[in-house]
Amino acid sequence: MTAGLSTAAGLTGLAAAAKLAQRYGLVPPDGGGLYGPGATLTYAAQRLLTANSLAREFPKSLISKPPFANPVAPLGAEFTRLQAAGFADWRLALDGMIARPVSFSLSDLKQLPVRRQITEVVCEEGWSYIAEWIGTPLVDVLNAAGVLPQARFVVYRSFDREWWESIDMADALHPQTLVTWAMNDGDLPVTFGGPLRLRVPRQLGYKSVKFINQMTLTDSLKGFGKGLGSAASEVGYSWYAGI
Ligand SMILES: Nc1nc2c(c(=O)[nH]1)N[C@H]1C(S)=C(S)[C@@H](COP(=O)(O)O)O[C@H]1N2
Ligand SMILES: [Mo]
Repeated sequence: MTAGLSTAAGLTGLAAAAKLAQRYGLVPPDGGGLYGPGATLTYAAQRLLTANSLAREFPKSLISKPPFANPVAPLGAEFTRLQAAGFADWRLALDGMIARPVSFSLSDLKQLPVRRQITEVVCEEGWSYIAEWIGTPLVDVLNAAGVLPQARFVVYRSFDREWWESIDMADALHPQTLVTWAMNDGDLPVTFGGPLRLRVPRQLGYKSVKFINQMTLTDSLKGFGKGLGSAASEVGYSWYAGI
């Protein structure tokens, strides 16, 4: 399959590779249009060659001081109210292809297995920083929710609903994909996406959505927004942003 993909790419161009990717279910949601074949080739090749690879982890001595937060717009009165109450009422709600809709408070999440990892946030604009992220592996949250076998993607949304993203099950079940609630030995600051942020260290920073409070398991991204898999893809960023 891998050999076939590169041969097809070399011999008859990207369109043939895209056809082959389709046969193996490796076409990204933004695989149509002018740049579609290139996006498909990148995604399919990375999934075939590096499906289980680990993002680089760093020693404590390399943690950035201070870390750099990209500013976000004010989140409104409801967020301020939740924050004033120490986010005791914050919930991460899951629906779609799971056994039954379920939601987790921060303390529910903290009962699940904990992982700490020192990884880099890499923005497509060219800057990056290293921090320690502490949270619940998404795979453990999904196991607690009982994901149905037909689920192929996890769609996740920011509190403001403007920023939303999705990942495939290879990233959703990957041990480094973390529902993060702490950072560098403290609570996760709001500037860094607190109280809850999905860290996807194998992809660029924009996949690590801040203030997440909702996830949907689905077998197709067609019914979400313009069907391109994320808010970022709707403004021209590639859905798959592997690094
Ligand atoms: N909700 C939300 N999540 C977001 C963003 C945002 O504007 N809103 N920006 C994204 C982008 S483009 C990047 S590069 C990272 C920046 O992470 P940082 O603020 O921790 O540096 O967050 C991502 N997550
Ligand atoms: Mo970014």
